[in-house]
Amino acid sequence: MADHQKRAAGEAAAELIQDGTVVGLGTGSTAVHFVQALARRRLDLTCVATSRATAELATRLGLRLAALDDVGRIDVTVDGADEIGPELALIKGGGGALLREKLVWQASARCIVIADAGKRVGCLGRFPLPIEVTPFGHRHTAARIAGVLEAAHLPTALRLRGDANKPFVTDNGNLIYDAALERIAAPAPLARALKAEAGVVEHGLFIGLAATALISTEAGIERL
Ligand code: ABF
Repeated sequence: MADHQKRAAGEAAAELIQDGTVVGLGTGSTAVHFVQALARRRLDLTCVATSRATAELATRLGLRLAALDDVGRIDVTVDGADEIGPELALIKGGGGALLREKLVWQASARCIVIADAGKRVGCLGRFPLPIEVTPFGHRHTAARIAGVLEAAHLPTALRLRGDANKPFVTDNGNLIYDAALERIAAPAPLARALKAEAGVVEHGLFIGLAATALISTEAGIERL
């Protein structure tokens, strides 16, 4: 998608932020535009970052950061997504920040997802679902995840992110398996079944968390 559309979504979200609030800062190229637009507004804010990359950017831009545990509650979080499905169910984590993102989202009174129109889908699953696992025993965990997928009649192909000798390591020291599922007809039971497996730290299904979506189209910002 053209960068100007990402910027439009980020700027529209920044306009919704009120002075004196605690704001969760998302990760990814769309969220970068939000953080930049927010910094330009020069409001008195406390911000909580969802990744090291976002924390570095926010610090560079002069936004005041706090650790998640140093704030009681986050008023609003603005973040991107990889797919936006029916009822604002999302796949996130393509950027590898899903665990901190979900921790920040769950601590937020309101979450706004910002994206371009290309992220909207009728059914989640074309974007591979990221699943964060502990490095210890990760191949065994992956085998059990494949069992969960098989039971849900989904494809079982899992890909360790990075390469076998140098896997991608998250900000939390974990690994990510990407599951190409094509079509997740029932995201909620899958989310529960994945979380029930030992070794699964988090997955990229964000269900019932986004209150609003600001979708950037050539015609302008669409609000869902
Ligand atoms: C984060 O960044 C994600 O959870 C998602 O993986 C990604 C979206 O990135 P972009 O805005 O660059 O498409 O929000």
